[in-house]
Amino acid sequence: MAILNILQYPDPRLYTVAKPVDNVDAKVKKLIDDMAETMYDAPGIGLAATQVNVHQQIIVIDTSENKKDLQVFINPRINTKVGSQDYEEGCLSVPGVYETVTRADSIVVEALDRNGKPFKIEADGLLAVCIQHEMDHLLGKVFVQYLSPLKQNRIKTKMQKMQRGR
Ligand code: QAP
Ligand code: CO
Repeated sequence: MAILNILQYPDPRLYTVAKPVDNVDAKVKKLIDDMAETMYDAPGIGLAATQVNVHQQIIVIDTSENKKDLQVFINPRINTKVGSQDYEEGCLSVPGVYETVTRADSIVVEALDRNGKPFKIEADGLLAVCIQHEMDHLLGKVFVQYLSPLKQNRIKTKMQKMQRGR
């Protein structure tokens, strides 16, 4: 396994739209294992392939307390969205920034698992937020894009200073 490099906002590669996976082969499984290792190492609760510069529809999530409940979503689709909730989100591609975003409260998601088998789950609370946040990455969208242009510019400046090392 390997720890992958996570793209840092505002890297333009984060705006790439991911393509569906057409075959869950050994290469995809290795990527999933590396993404999971990268997420646990960070540590984070969710990571999209876009963030490691692979533009395929793959997400790994673990919102459990003991970090032993990895959830893999390949080619995820949201069928149903109900209600709304505000949650203070963060992102491994935007370290040190936490802002409140409004998203659906409860969702039904269909996807393929690590073995390419279709499944369907209903999610709410933090898991629902996390799935929607990671699915945005696959569409080339970062959570700061929900904020005002002023806030986005402040975050961009902060990130660029951090990346220069001052
Ligand atoms: C997305 O985010 C998420 O700023 C996953 O310095 C976040 O794992 C979904 C992290 C919140 C729902 C709610 C962020 C680690 C991790 C940081 C993450 C940081 C170190 C973020
Ligand atoms: Co993110």
